[in-house]
Amino acid sequence: MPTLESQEVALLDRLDGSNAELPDFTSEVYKDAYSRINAIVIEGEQEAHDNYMSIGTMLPEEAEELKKLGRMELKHMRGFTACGKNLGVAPDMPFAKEFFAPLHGNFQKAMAEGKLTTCFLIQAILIEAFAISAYHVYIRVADPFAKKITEGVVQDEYLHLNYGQEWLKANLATAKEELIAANKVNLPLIRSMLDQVANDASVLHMDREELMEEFMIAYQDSLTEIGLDNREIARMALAAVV
Ligand code: PL3
Ligand code: FE2
Ligand code: FE2
Repeated sequence: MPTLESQEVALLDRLDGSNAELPDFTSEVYKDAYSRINAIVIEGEQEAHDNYMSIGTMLPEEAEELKKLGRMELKHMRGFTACGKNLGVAPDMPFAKEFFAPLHGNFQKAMAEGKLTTCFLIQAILIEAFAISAYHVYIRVADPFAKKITEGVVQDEYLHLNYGQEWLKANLATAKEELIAANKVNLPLIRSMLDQVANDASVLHMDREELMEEFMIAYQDSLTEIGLDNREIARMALAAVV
C-alpha cells in the first residue's frame, strides 16, 4: 500500500479546514480588509431583514413567519457588529451600501412590480447561498470570538434558504419562467460581488476558489430541492460564467 506523501497529508488537512493557517487578527492589513468585509456582512444582514419584511407585506398569511426570519437577521447583524468591535475595527458602511446597491435595486424593482418569485430568488436563494458559502469558509480562519458567532449564524441561514426553497417548490409550475429570467439577471451580480470581495477575503485567508465552490454547492443543491432537473440547473449556473 502506498504511503501518503507529506504534501498530500497537508492538502488533506486543508480540505477539512482544520489546519488552515490563521491570519494575524491584530495586523493593520487584516483590520483594513475586515473593515470592508465586516461592513458587507452587517449591511447584508440588515438588508436581509428588510427584504423578509417586504416579502411579508406581499404574503399576509406568511407575515408572522417572515417576521421571525427578519428578527433572526437583526440578531445576526448584532453578532457581526460585535465581531468588528472585538477586533477594534470600524465597519465601512458606505462601501457596503454601494456593494449591495445593484442587487438591492433589483429587489426593490421586483417588489414594486409584485414579482414575488424574483424576490424569493434574490433574497432566500442567492443571498442566503452567498452568506452560507462565505460563513463556511470564514469559520475555518476566523478569530475564536467571531468563529463562535458565525457558527450560530450559519445554522439559521440554512433555515432561510430552506424557507425560500419550499415556497419556490410549491409554486414552481407558475414560477419557473420568472425564476429562470430573474436568475439570468441576478446570478451575474453575485459573481461580480464575489470578484469585488475576493482581495479583501484573501487577506482574511479566505480562498476565492473555495468561496465559489461552496456557493455553487449551496446554489445547485437548492435548485435541485426546488425541483429543477440537471439540464435546467446547468443552464442556470452558466449565467455566472457568460
Ligand atoms: C443573509 O442572512 C445574510 C446576507 C449577508 C451576505 C454576506 C456575504 C458576505 C461575503 C463576504 C465574505 C464574508 C466573510 C464573513 C466575515 C464575517
Ligand atoms: Fe442572516
Ligand atoms: Fe438569512
